[in-house]
Amino acid sequence: MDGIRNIVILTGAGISAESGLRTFRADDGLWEDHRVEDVASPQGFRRDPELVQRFYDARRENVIAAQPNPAHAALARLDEAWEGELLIVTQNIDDLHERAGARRVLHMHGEALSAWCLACDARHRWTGTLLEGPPCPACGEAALRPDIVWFGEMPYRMDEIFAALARADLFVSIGTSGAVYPAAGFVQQAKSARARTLELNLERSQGSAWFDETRLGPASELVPAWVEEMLG
Ligand code: BV8
Repeated sequence: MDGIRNIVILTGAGISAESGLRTFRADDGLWEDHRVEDVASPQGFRRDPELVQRFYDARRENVIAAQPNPAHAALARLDEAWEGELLIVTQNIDDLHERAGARRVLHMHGEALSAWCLACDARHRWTGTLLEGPPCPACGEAALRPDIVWFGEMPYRMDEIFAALARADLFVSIGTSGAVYPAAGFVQQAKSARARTLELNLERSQGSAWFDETRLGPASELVPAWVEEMLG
C-alpha cells in the first residue's frame, strides 16, 4: 500500500476472542448474562456496587489467564517495524496488545488491570479483586472502582485519537461490531481526512458500508496476512 505513512488501527473484542476472552454481542457474549446498564454504567455501580465489582473481578482474572494470539503478535511486529506514525486505539480492557509487545497502544475504554480511587483520583495497577473494598494505596480510602469507561462516560484521550485520525492515511478496524460510539464513528472521521479504510472482521459490522474494503475471517489469519502486505 504505497503512499501510506500514518496508520490508525481500531480494535474491539473480536481480536481477543481467539485468546478465550468473550465478546459482547455474540450468542455467548457478555451482554447475554448481564444487563449493560447494571454492570457497565455509573448508575448501575451506585445501585449495586457488589454486582459490578464481582463482574470486573471475574473479567480481570480472565484477562490475567489469557494469552495474546497471532493477531496481537502481528500488530506488535508492525508497531516495531513501522517508521511512520501508528496508533493502536483499542476498545478492549485487556492488556494482550502490550503483552504481545505493542507499544503505541491507547485504551479508550480503560483497563481491567487498573483501579481508580474516587477519593483521591489516583490510579493503581491492580491484579487482585475490588469486591472486598480494599484501601487505596495512596489515600487509604476504600473508594476504588474499576478504571473502566462505562456507558454515559467520556472515553479516554479522545483529543489524541481525533488528532491521529485527522493525520491518518490508512484506518484499519479489527474485530469490532461498530455498535458503540464514539468508536463506531471513527471510520467516518478517517474518511473525511481522505484516509483509505479497511475492515478485518469475522462478519460484516454495522459500519461495513463506510469501508473501502472489508475482509471477512478470523483475526488470527487476516491480521498476520495484512501485516505481511504492509511490511512487504
Ligand atoms: C459517551 C468498557 C458521552 C466496559 C465499553 C451516538 C449514537 C447512539 C448512542 C450513542 C451515541 N453517542 C453515545 C452514545 C451512547 C453510547 C453508545 O454508543 N451506545 C450504543 C449501545 C448505541 N456510548 C457511550 O455511552 C460512550 N460514552 O458517549 O459519552 C459523553 C459526552 C460528553 C461528556 C460525557 C459523556 C461510552 C461507551 C463506552 C462503554 N464501555 N467498554 C467493558 O468492557 O465492560 S463499550 C464495549 O462495548 C467495548 O469496549 C466496545 O466498545 C463495545 C463492544 O463492541 P465490540 O468490541 O465491537 O464487541 P462486539 O461483541 O460488539 O463485536 C465483536 C465483533 O468481533 C463482531 O463484529 C464479531 O463479528 C467480531 N469477531 C468475533 N470473533 C472474531 C471477530 N472478528 C475477527 N476474528 C474473530 N475471531
